[in-house]
Amino acid sequence: MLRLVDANLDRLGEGLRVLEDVSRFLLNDIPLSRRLKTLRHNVVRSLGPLERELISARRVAEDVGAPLVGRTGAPAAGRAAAPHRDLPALVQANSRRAQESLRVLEELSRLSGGPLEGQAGRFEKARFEVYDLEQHLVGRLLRRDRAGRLNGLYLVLDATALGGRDEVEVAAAAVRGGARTIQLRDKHGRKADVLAAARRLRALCTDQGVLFVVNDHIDVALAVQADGIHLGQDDLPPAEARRILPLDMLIGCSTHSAAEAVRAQAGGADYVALGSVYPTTSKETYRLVGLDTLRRTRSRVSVPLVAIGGINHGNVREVVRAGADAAAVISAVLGLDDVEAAARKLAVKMKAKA
Ligand code: 3NM
Repeated sequence: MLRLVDANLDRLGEGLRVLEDVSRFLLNDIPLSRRLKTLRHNVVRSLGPLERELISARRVAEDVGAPLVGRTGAPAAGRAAAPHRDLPALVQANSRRAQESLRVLEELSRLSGGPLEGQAGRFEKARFEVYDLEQHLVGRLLRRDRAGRLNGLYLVLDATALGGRDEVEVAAAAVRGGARTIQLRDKHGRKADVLAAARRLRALCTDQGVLFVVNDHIDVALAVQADGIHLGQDDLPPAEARRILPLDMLIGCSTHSAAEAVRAQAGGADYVALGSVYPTTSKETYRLVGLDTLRRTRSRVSVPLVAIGGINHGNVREVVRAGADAAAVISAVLGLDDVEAAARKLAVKMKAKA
């Protein structure tokens, strides 16, 4: 019995340790790795005198179920653990190990007179926490790959700035010029029209391998399976939006100070937009933040940082130098007849070295 408890505690500790290290070293997510560490300490390292007994009961060489490790400790010939397809699969496999071990420990705790008697509730609670942590971690990893594509020119396809031009033609021209992300921003249109435009833009962006983001309309973003939703300070907070969105959909947040950006990141934003970096004519009321705030924000958030507001080919270099991963623009592209040339001019400047 003690060997069974010991083996499951080991498996549990190892599984949780993998999740903790992925959170800490690959995602730099301190709150998540702390949660995992606390869980590991609470369930694996809090057995008091039982820990000594468990170690004494350990008989690795006699374990009939340890085919991978020979007596020398080397992997047995011809048998190798299946490779993980990717990091989310690795997280899922290790979450499963932890969940299964917790289930076994929970069952053993229900045996009267057993070494864990009376502790079933504790293991059950931990198992549910691992389900939740797994969902968080897998979601973070899936979105990290997408968010990593957020760089370069980010075109905000503002319905009023389109001036009657066809949104897909304009977006296609911008993509030819080098735009890497297209955001549909329509604050006044009828929902059916916004949805129709979003569907066509979704198809274009999928085809061209660029990201497609919808501003404000969570329902539209869901309906067309956008890559991301962009939310303002007065919209649903990111943590609430996260609850209703698919695990792999990005959440971007408009912010107007370093503190707001830090808060957005802590609330689960996958990228933050900071503005307005320069005076803009595209928004009636805006807060001018400047390059210093952009630099300060860069030093305080680790998610991709999108600069917005008054950016044009004359100032986009200093925005990049201040640490922005992407520059979001409306008028510097949509304000010109030749959208492709305008986009190219900006995209080339953003890519240039120094
Ligand atoms: N948001 P242009 S500034 C949509 O500060 C938007 O959050 C801003 O347009 C913010 O590139 C802005 O023409 C307008 O200045 C950006």
